[in-house]
Amino acid sequence: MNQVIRIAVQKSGRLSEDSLKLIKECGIKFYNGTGKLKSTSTNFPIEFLYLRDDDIPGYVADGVADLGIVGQNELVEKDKEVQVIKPLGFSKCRLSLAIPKGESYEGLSYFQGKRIATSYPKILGDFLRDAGIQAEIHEISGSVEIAPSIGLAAGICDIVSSGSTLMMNGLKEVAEIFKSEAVLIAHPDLSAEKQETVEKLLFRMNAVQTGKN
Ligand code: PRT
Ligand code: ZN
Repeated sequence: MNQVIRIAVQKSGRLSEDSLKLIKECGIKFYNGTGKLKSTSTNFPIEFLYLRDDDIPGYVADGVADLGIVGQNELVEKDKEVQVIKPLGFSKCRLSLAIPKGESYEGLSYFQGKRIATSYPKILGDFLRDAGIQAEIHEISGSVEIAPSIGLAAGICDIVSSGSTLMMNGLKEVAEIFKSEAVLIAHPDLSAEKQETVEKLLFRMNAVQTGKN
């Protein structure tokens, strides 16, 4: 009998459905009742923890979960010590700078001395430092896109997928600063027994991915 591993997946949101779909495609059966925070597979040595995506890197770094599925944006922002095992090819998006669409833009110097609203202060801070731009980062946790229209910031840095949210809020994308997709992460120091179970899971995941290409 293999050692049981624990995987942290997003409870509900843009990562949840594809994360659970991938696990099901691996032939792993489990009951995922609404409101449940934990469940166990009936045919594979794995337990599921259903969490907010923000908490997944920390739980995996602390070893509360052995594996996790999270967006690279969240992973890099949280800056926790985990091992990235593989990109999963879903929940693709980008983190971009955007400004009111009527403003003229000639380059990153637009942001010099200005205030930028974001939920990603670390990724944005690193980017601005590398680009040599001094700007004030104003951290907000949601509805970042309304910040310019209420006078809170000159621009924003937020996740973009289709671009329609920016458009609806009268903003235009001016620079992409980070590309993201969902990744499988692991605690950096798994026991040999758990590592064996992880290998079995990876074998199945790779077979699923190969079958799709
Ligand atoms: O509740 P919890 O904390 O778990 O979830 P959450 O609300 O923080 O995250 P969620 O479920 O919205 O997103 C989870 C992950 O999906 C993100 O961390 C990204 O890695 C990825 N992802 C992919 C996205 C998007 N696409 C996306 N479009 N995350 C957010 N958005 C939002 C974005 O913030 C913006 O408001 O969608 C809007 C833009 O979309 P477009 O299509 O209008 O450009
Ligand atoms: Zn979140």
